[in-house]
Amino acid sequence: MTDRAFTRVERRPGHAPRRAVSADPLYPVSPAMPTAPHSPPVPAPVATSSAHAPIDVSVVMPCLNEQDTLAACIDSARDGLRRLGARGEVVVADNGSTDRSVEIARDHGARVVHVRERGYGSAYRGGFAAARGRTIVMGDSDDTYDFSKIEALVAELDRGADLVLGSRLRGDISPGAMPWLHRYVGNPALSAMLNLIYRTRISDTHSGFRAFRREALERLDLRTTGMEFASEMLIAAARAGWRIREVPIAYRSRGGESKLRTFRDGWRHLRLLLLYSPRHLFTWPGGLMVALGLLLLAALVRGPIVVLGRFVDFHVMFVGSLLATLGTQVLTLGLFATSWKAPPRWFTLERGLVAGGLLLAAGAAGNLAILVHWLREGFAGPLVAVRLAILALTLIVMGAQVLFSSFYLDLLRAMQAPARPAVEEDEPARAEGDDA
Ligand SMILES: Nc1nc2c(ncn2[C@@H]2O[C@H](COP(=O)(O)OP(=O)(O)OP(=O)(O)O)[C@@H](O)[C@H]2O)c(=O)[nH]1
Ligand SMILES: [Mg+2]
Repeated sequence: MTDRAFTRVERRPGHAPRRAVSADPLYPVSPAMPTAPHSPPVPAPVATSSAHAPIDVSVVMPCLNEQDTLAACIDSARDGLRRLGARGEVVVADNGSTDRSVEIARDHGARVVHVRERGYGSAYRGGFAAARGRTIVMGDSDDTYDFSKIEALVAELDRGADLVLGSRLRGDISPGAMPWLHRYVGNPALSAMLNLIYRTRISDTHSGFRAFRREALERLDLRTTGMEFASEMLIAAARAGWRIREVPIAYRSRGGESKLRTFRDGWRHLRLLLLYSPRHLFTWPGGLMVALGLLLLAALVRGPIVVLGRFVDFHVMFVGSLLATLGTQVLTLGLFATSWKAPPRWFTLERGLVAGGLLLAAGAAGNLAILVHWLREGFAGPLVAVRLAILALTLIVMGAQVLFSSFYLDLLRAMQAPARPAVEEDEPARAEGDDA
């Protein structure tokens, strides 16, 4: 969020700067703010962050070809700021509109920020980096949210919330404003998943109408570029221990064309929810697979068992073997994924080698037992020791995986070790040749 390299704040080119005068106390004009002599009448210009006119609230809107609705959103946001009695600005973050959006934004007194990187998330990150307000309110520029009600969101911030979300699902959704699939399937399912994994209690995780403090947001270090940015912000906020609150809001049908693609963007959200939680993606499923696999192997190694009146034999042992080896693989991937900053404290290479070595030794012992049995029989008849062989093979594969993964984890640890050890001196050093 601190990277301003991607953003370029729009100035009106080709016109000599003139000092602007604002009749509106809520939109103070900086002496540096130029106006164009021949441009159409400009509504009260937005404030800047000069020492004389600090900004209280920035309303940031991402915009991609929203010429039908942008003007109404900006006007409504200005109205909302006025009701709030705050010094405000409206920032339109655009990255490639080919219609009249940019022109409309300028004409309606918004600051336009051109973000080089494409996507909803990029637009927001650029807009936030350029915003000057202590508080930021974000929302779509498609006229679905009522910006004149930003007061309700900001009031919750003032009551101690760190992030306030407008909840459409607890509010009022106009008929046709949200497709059936989004309202009853996609949004509730993804919200439930986010709540479960990140221990939040948010009714509408995809609401784009939100408020927070700018400085706090910078610490979240958000990075995604597309629509999944909406989820990333919540995940990061939850992890940072932010107090997240919701206020019911109205949601209207959008004007213009939707930029949301249900399956592509739904998948981007889902992918993010999983990727940001290696424990849910790798550790728990992997652990479950190993436990179930070993249980099946242990139950069947001595002979077939009867379950619900049916014989269960070594074919199920194959399944157990598969689960145990696959699970070990997934578990170790989980360890790698959670160790990119630092391997867990309990891990040492020696412990890993002992664990891997024990598994290997157990597998080897199983195979040895089969061999000894065969020798004792004088190699007579066909060798049928399938159950023990499956178990032995599984333990050997698991052992080798643990062993080599331990080396890899130790390599990660070694690479993270500081290149220069910290040094403390007892006394100030005296150079040779100094007088005593
Ligand atoms: N700058 C920029 N803005 C974008 C981009 N994609 C979407 N937006 C804006 O982000 C807001 C949200 O996009 P929408 O198409 O409304 O998506 P949505 O709200 O999830 O879906 P709807 O229910 O159809 O409105 C709108 O204001 C878009 O103009 C993008 O790539 N760049
Ligand atoms: Mg929208």
